[in-house]
Amino acid sequence: MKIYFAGSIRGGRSDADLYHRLIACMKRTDTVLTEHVGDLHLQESTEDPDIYAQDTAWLRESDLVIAECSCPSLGVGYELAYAERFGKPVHIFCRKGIHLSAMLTGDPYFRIYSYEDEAELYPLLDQILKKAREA
Ligand code: 6IA
Repeated sequence: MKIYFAGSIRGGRSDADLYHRLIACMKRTDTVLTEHVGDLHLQESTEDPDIYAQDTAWLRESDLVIAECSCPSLGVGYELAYAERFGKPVHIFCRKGIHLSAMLTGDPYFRIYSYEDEAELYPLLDQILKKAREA
């Protein structure tokens, strides 16, 4: 499957290492279209219109979207609404204690998982990907 992984870039890179580990886990079985989101040495090298064109094309091409939303990001919020518009299944991870936007928690389209410990995410990811493969 082609997975679109969304995580904060200009919203802040405090969780970049977590994104890196989640992407590595998904890559064992599937294709992650947005591997750069977990790049620990990300450098701005592409023009914004090209980033937008590429990312929206990948969203339309993807089988599902996984987002880590603990670090708030306007770009990720936009991507999630875009994915909904194109009927892509969207799974959102968020650490317990973070008050996620009502625009996500109030939208029944999104499947939201709050977690305490990162270790909870890996079996959860396996389960989500297995179900998506069977769908
Ligand atoms: O508003 P944000 O920058 O936090 O938005 C992050 C989200 O938008 C991510 O899920 C990405 O899919 C997308 N995005 C934002 N900036 C880039 C980008 N930046 N390249 C690709 N996708 C992006 C510049 C190039 C990079 C190598 C630094």
